[in-house]
Amino acid sequence: TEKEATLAIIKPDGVLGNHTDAIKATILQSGFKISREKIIQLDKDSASSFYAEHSTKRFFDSLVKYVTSGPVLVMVLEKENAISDWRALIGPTDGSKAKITHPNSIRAMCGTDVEKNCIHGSDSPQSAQREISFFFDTSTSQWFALPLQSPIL
Ligand code: DAT
Ligand code: MG
Repeated sequence: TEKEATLAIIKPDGVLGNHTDAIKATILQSGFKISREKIIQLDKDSASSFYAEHSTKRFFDSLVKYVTSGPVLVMVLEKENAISDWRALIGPTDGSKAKITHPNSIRAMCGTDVEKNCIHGSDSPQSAQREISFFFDTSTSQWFALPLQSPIL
C-alpha cells in the first residue's frame, strides 16, 4: 500500500485554546508523520477561496469569520490510508455531538459546536491534493520528503 498525504488545520480556537501540543501528540501516536507545517493568519479572501465549495451555504460568512479570527496551524500528514484515517481521528463535524458519539476523537477533545470544531481534514484524495497545494509548494515530485518548512511553537 502506498503512503498518502492529507491536509490538517488546527483552527483558531484550537491554537488559541492551547490544544496544539495535545493534538500533535495524538497525530504522532496514531502513526502519522507531520511532513510540513506552518502557522499562518488567513485573510478573508484566502479563507473564502479555501472553503469555496461552501460559498452558497447559510453558514459561509460565519465560517470565514471564524477561521480568520486568529492564527491557524496547517500541516501535511502522511501515512498509509492517511486521508480516511485522519477523518476518522478528527470525528464528526459537530464538536458537541462528537463528545457523545466519538469521545476519543479530536473534535470531542477541543471542538465546541458544528462551526467551532477546532480541526480540519481533507475529505477525499481530490480535496487532499487541492488543499495541500493551496498551502504548500508541491512543485517538486519529492515534496513529501522535504524537511519541515518552518519550526513551530
Ligand atoms: P467538515 O469540516 O467536517 O468536512 P464540512 O466540509 O461540511 O465539514 O463544513 C466545513 C466547515 O464548515 C465545518 O468544519 C464547520 C462549518 N460548518 C459545517 N456545517 C455547518 C453548519 N451547519 N453550521 C455552521 N457551520 C458549519
Ligand atoms: Mg469538509
